[in-house]
Amino acid sequence: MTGTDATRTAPRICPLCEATCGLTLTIGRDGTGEKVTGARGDRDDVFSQGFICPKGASFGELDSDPDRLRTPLVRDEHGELREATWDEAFDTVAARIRPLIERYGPNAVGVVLGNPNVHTMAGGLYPPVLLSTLRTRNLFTASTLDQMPKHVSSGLLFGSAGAIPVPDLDRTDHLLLLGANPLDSNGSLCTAPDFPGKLKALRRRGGRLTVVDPRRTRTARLADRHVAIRPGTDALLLAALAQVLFEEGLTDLGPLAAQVEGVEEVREAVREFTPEAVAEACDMDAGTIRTIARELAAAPTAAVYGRIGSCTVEHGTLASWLVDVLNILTGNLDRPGGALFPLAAHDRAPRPAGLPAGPGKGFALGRWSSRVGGHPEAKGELPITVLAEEIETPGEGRIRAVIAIAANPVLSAPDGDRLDRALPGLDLMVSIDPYLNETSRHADVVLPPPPPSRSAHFDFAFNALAVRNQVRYTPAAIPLDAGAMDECEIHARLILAVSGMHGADPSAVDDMVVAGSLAKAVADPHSPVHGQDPEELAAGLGGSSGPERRLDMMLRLGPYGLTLDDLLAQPHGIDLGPLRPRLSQVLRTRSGRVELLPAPIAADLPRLRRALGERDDRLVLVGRRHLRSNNSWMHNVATLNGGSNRCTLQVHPADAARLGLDDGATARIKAAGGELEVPVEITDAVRTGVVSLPHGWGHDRAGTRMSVAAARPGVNVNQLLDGSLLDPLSGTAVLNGFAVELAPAR
Ligand SMILES: Nc1nc2c(c(=O)[nH]1)N[C@H]1C(S)=C(S)[C@@H](COP(=O)(O)OP(=O)(O)OC[C@H]3O[C@@H](n4cnc5c(=O)[nH]c(N)nc54)[C@H](O)[C@@H]3O)O[C@H]1N2
Ligand SMILES: Nc1nc2c(c(=O)[nH]1)N[C@H]1C(S)=C(S)[C@@H](COP(=O)(O)OP(=O)(O)OC[C@H]3O[C@@H](n4cnc5c(=O)[nH]c(N)nc54)[C@H](O)[C@@H]3O)O[C@H]1N2
Ligand code: SF4
Ligand SMILES: [Mo]
Repeated sequence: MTGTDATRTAPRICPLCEATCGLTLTIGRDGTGEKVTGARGDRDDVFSQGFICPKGASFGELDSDPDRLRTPLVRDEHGELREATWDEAFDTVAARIRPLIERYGPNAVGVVLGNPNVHTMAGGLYPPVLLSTLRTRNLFTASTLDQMPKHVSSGLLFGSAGAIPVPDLDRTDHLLLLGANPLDSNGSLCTAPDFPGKLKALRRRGGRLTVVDPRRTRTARLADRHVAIRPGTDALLLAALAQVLFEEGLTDLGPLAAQVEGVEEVREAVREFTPEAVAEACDMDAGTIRTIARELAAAPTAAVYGRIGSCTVEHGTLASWLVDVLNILTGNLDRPGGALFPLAAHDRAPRPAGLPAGPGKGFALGRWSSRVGGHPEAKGELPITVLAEEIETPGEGRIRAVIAIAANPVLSAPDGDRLDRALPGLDLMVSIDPYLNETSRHADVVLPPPPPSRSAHFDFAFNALAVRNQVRYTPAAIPLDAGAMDECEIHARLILAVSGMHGADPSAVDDMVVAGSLAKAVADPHSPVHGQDPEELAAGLGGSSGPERRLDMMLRLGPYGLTLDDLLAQPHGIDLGPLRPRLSQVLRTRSGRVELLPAPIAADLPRLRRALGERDDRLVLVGRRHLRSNNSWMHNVATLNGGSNRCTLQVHPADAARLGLDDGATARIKAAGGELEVPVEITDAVRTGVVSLPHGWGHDRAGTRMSVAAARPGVNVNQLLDGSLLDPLSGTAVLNGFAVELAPAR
């Protein structure tokens, strides 16, 4: 970059997707200070070994985007957002939220947590504290647009919503992948830098890859077999695979058998789902279904893996459950080459080997329900689709204030127009967000975090989902600019402001968490610090900030006995070895065993049985992701927004001919929630009967400050939905496989 001298490099774990690649940033200095001038893959990174994608390579542009907010904004008495000091911003929050809580109770505050919280240290460390301080039942997150079905199925099967088995990509002989496109998404609930390389390596070592996807994706093109299933029918296919395993005597649980109950009940439950019975609904050939089942059983090791296309659908929880049922019936759960549970360095140290599992507390659904629609909670959350009605509907318990952290539900959730109309009716809205976008533009107080080069990074979420146990920490690559505030401190101050401790030192929040955790640890007979003095332990923690001290504590109490200093001494990370069997450590069911046919699942199966008879010929819509995008917020980076990264409606040539649509022409697409006009892209990469439109677009609303995105706005696919279609067990929105009507625009 002209006028900038490259002076030094710094390591930085990439926060832009779940792959968590290690980057080497080049840092230069110009008249305004230090900035990131380049990013390349860190070849010495123990996990990613140099891999990088175009998003990581654009780290510098994203980091120094001139549209990023640099000071807090507070709405003035004329309704305008004005730059303010941090003190003014937090004073405003404290002064306005406390009376609401005191008058209307804790549920008057709704908390909305968006996806980037799993990509920041602040998002990993503070929202749990905020929620336990507020004690609101109105929690909404991106999970009910995403992986909540998997949490529910894991909660029911294993007793722990966080126990998500990960396919052992490096060692498996066979991968059956449904509704995922890791060549563009770089993987999800399966953290694996260079997922494409790992799939190619699987094939090179003689393994097989089957991809089930209504689109012939880049991932599908790499597969031995691609099955273009009819959207929304994966649960039927998976039930039929299980049925074949039972019918043909191909189940073999191996050593798992002793830890699993309910196998015979599952045999009964899937009896009707023969390949012939599901073939029409799935639009698949019964013979192919049998072959897939036989190959799965015959493979020395295999893993079944389902993602977005198997979660955000009508039977999302059933499909997520069946994925693990198949892993269990074939003996592949918890064995090398199958699907295993990672053990992260910051996890609590497991019970010592030899201690029998459980009985645990189990997992309960529906402990409370949403006020207006009566939707049951799952994992402490209500469906994000009910947020607007909870704000709009008068009466006791109405949401009067919203705290939105790294969330843009106006674009990412169904019927954003309704939410867009509801948000101005709040008494207070606070956003922690670097951009003034479709959602944060409604906030009364916007608290902007610094760019990622100015933040330290540790992957609390993804180290527990990684295909290899490893741990890395990168401190901030560049010191905070004058006037900026670390996102951890923003969260801590917000917690103080809502809890009536406004003005206290933010480190009080971390000290409180440390004291609480250590008190528990010293009382636990299995803890490495059992019986020690918690105050002495706290005094002995390393780290130069509250979040670092907390990380150091977690590492010390963790399974590998590491410290923050160990991580600082190894800037390219510490490899902790391949995944190892540890099912007995994760089981928290009441029986202490895997409960293969949990009651809520059994109760939802009749709905799937009804789907057997429903042959639906309506045109349906599915989404897609592009390698150079990320949900709703990366369209503001010019080098990423362009070329094939376009908001087009993909239509199969046969459907286009039938409907009279030309390539490049504008189509009018209509569904329950609204209608859109969108350019048509004719391609046989989508199957017939299916059209595809990406999400995260629709940047054409006034009052945002994202100039690059606004110049190429696209349309918001979620406006086609009215928010009423949900997977009932998890409250997850049906974003894939819903009916649409399509015609040329006049
Ligand atoms: N139709 C359809 N809709 C979908 C999906 C789909 O497949 N189809 N996918 C769904 C999925 S899987 C997800 S996860 C959601 C995602 O949707 P959201 O949870 O809304 O997340 P994002 O759009 O990724 O970003 C939200 C906000 O985070 C802000 N942000 C970025 N970096 C930071 C940071 O460091 N700190 C803070 N505080 N904020 C930051 C951005 O500016 C943005 O405003 O979308 C869902 N919506
Ligand atoms: N480049 C990029 N990377 C990302 C993101 C991004 O927006 N852009 N978002 C990140 C996030 S938040 C997430 S959650 C992950 C998601 O990661 P993935 O799950 O890999 O996400 P997608 O690329 O949306 O792949 C879903 C696939 O499911 C297919 N599909 C749709 N309906 C069905 C169905 O009924 N059955 C089957 N079998 N398939 C179906 C779609 O055609 C699509 O190819 O990606 C993450 N990584
Ligand atoms: S694959 Fe993901 S983590 Fe790796 S460089 Fe790309 S965006 Fe960053
Ligand atoms: Mo997601």
